[in-house]
Amino acid sequence: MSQLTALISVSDKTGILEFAQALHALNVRLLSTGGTAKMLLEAGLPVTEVAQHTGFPEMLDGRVKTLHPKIHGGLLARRDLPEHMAAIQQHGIDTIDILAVNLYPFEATVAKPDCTLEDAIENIDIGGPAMVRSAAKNWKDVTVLTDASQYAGVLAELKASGKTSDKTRFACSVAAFNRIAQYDAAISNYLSAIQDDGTHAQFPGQMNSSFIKVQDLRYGENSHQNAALYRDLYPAPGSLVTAKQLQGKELSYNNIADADAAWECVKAFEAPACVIIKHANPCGVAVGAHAAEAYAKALQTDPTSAFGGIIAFNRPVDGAAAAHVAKQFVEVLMAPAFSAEALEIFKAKANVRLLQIDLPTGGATPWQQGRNAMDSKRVGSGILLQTADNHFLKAADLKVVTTKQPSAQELQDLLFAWTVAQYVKSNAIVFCAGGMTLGVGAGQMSRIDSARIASIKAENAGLTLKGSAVASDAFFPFRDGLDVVVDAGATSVIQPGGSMRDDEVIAAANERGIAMVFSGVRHFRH
Ligand code: 93A
Repeated sequence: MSQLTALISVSDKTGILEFAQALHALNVRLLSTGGTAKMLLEAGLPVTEVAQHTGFPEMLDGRVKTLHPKIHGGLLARRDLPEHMAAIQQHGIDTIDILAVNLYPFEATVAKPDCTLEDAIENIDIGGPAMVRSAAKNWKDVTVLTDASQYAGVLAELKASGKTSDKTRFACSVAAFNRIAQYDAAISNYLSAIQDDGTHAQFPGQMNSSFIKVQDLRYGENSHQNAALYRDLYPAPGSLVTAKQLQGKELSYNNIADADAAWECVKAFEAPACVIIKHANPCGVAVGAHAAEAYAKALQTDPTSAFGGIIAFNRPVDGAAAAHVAKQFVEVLMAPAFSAEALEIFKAKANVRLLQIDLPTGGATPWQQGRNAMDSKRVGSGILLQTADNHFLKAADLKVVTTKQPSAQELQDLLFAWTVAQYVKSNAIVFCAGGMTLGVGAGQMSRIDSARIASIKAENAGLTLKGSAVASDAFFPFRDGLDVVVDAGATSVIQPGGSMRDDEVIAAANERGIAMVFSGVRHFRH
């Protein structure tokens, strides 16, 4: 078999020396660009510089290195077409069989806070993607490597049979085009966000996203719909897609959507918390001294709806919590960890899907908090994009608007109710007391109906709303909604305020002798 030729041109030099050494040991001829060639030569490898190979020097500060027919002809010539082979022979072009390239670090450059437009432009790789595309197009004859994680597999095949398999070359080609698409999306997003004055718009002029498939799903929201789960290129640590499934049936589309709702909500609490979700809404949320207590409290809110629910904890699930949860029919159980005892208990319930997710490590940005910075929703042939609802209320943000001040206990309950309401579909009304939900009214077209439903649900569960705190995700447009919650037993209310009739609602609260606070923010969730 004739000698193979590899061209190596990498910005990120991780693992490249070992890869080149292994190729050399397999009698592969090495071609390389300036910086890469220097590194390989210094390690004693026989390398031909691309400039020497093409007979044309690198020029324009390296902007033109590999953009030459001797390179692209060698990558693109079809070995099965005699006229291609004759043409390259006529022009003194050698075939290139293996291409290892990673691109100028555009994404890392623009991620730096002090990156200038000039830095960004200089880090747009032209020659690298051109070679990658040539090699990927000609995948039947050329193996293209765009990530260090591919080196070992390709070497193993070369060692075993002197060539790579069709399957590997095609997979490498697909990976190469995916990488180019990501790269171009990053460039387009960055440049189209730059405004006339040089500052960046929050929303780019064009939105290109790259998501990587995690898994195909059996079906979508309904069985006649097809579905798959994709993840961000760089998922936030502590986000749902970083979960490890420890046991249980395959996750369904609805399981994943509900698990996300559960995980986002439970992460919002500092104390040990448990969230039970049904149809994307919390049907029980509580904090307690430990996981088992939080669960016991959360279950009380609506044990009927909790049947077949999705349960999330923000603390490890120990034997006590597991024993309790195992008595219930649960679809998905998620937590940062499960004790050996807990795992043993769920072994007997092989269908239960156990998801282990690390809590976010913490920090100032949404990404560090394991949250998305952006939210999107498909509409018609468009997409609505917004910054995610990452507003978390603190006690100091509250404004008491009634004569009656909330007690310390009421304040605590109000903040708890507010946190839950953020994760309930609008219109949301949430009654709470003692760190647990008592009644949740979700997803109604009128606020007053949500209020009525929440109190009916509390009554059905045998819970009293006397002395409860209630949260409304948006303002009360009239006093009637407030009257419903006070009639039900609430003695303190939290709502955004900001209605035309705030005065009427405040007067009603004073007349009824309850405490009311304004949060100043709204949490619509549709
Ligand atoms: O400036 S370029 O767009 N022009 C080129 O012709 C070219 N050829 C390879 N950048 C080019 N490259 C890139 O250089 C590769 O994609 C790789 O990232 C980098 C390797 O350069 P060096 O070997 O000098 O470190």
